[in-house]
Amino acid sequence: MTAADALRDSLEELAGALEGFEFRLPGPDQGPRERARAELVRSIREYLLPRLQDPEAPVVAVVVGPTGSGKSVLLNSLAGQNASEPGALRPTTRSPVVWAHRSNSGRYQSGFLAGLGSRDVKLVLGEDPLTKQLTVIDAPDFESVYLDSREVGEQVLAVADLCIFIASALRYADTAAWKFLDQVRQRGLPILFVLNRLGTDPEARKVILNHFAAMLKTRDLLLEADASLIFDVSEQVVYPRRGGLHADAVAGIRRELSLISDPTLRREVVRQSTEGALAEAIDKVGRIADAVQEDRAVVETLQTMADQAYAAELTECNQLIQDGGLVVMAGGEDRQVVVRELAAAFSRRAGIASRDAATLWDGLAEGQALLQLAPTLWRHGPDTPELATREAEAWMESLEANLIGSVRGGRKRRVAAAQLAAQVLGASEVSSGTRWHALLGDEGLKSAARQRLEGHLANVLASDADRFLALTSRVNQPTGLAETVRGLAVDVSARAGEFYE
Ligand SMILES: Nc1nc2c(ncn2[C@@H]2O[C@H](COP(=O)(O)OP(=O)(O)O)[C@@H](O)[C@H]2O)c(=O)[nH]1
Ligand SMILES: [Mg+2]
Repeated sequence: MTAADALRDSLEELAGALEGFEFRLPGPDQGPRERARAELVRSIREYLLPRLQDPEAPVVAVVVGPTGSGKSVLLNSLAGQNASEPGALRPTTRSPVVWAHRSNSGRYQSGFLAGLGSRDVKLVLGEDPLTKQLTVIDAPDFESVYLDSREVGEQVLAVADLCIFIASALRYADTAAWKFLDQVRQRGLPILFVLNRLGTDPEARKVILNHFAAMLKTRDLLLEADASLIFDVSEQVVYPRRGGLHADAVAGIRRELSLISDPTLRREVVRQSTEGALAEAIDKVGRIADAVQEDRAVVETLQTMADQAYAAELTECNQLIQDGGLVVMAGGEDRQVVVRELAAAFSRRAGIASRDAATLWDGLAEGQALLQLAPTLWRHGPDTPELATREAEAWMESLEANLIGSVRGGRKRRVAAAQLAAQVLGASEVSSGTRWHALLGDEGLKSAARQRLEGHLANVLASDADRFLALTSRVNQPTGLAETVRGLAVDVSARAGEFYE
């Protein structure tokens, strides 16, 4: 297996792992995290893998810059035809325009740049020798008010090997442009800088070019604040038919770009851009793994909150059971009434616990978001009353079973058990004079009954609490996921090291 194959295999595995999960915990971070994951997958699947698979494919240069800086005019000037409609209305370019050599068209009709294929990409084919080894894309405006265009701009950037940044001398200090350049730098792309629409006064030109170069240097985008590293284009007439400038205006840029036909330089550009993309990908995996761990920590907190609310309620109820305050009983109630009252108390207590748990959740953004998805968590569960009745009945049955040796006859035993139940629950009046009066004074029997009662109540509360735990489990990340993706990134990093030696 070659180093290239090993690198691709490790990337394949990493992409697979990243596709194998989602950020499901709702909250303010969910959207950005999901987008970061999707972007990373896209960069691996739509740039790194195809690029490593086919290193001889034309270099993809993407023209970026603020709206109205002259991106479309630049592309048209290079192409000598109206490939991308320029315009005074902004944003003018909503979908990417791909200028490619006819012989390369197959690449852009399937697979390569596939992520852009779902959008309408305008493919402009020609015979220009420059495009044999170079494909130029006019990207949609990244500072566009249309989020969609901005996303497409970022997607185009993700598949690029080279970036041509063009700014207008009239408006180059634009903050959006610099933010975007930061992204380009993070991506590690080689950048070619163009300053457009410069005036004719040589002194003024020099001042502006020097200032622009200094800004680039300050932001680590140029090694030296050297104006000669910037391609300057003068303000001049835009030929309406081809929507571009005279060919001379972009001759220097064309000459620079045509250097790409040198295989050594092309390999160097592809190397720099793939290495940059790999480094960025590895970096992003780290952040995604951190986010996975954060989600797990938040879920654990939410689970602890629910556990605590239900445990506190159980403790309180146990005290009430000991004190005879869980249900108010007069004494002498029949079985049906005891079961009904007890079940109602169980449900009520589950309701208190659920409200307490929900209140705790409400204090966390993620908890709040979960409660919006499942507002019934503010109350006891829909099945809780039914379970409460079953548990209350089971407790009565256990009391009846306890009396088998002492009270003969099922009906009598049921009456005796109901009396005992009322006693255990703290009935204020002791019904005296019954035949089983002595039994009702049996403290051992009553204390065992109380203990079983606690058990039945605990069952009800546990089942009610399960709703909280089931919901958090559904949105939680699998155990070990963060470690797995980190490990895969380490593999990719090692394979990349071998590949680039
Ligand atoms: N006169 C003149 N107009 C220009 C020049 N460069 C760009 N423009 C105009 O500026 C506007 C925006 O240019 P365009 O290429 O569409 O900018 P984009 O948004 O970056 O693609 C258009 O109306 C162009 O005709 C130039 O050098 N001279
Ligand atoms: Mg445009």
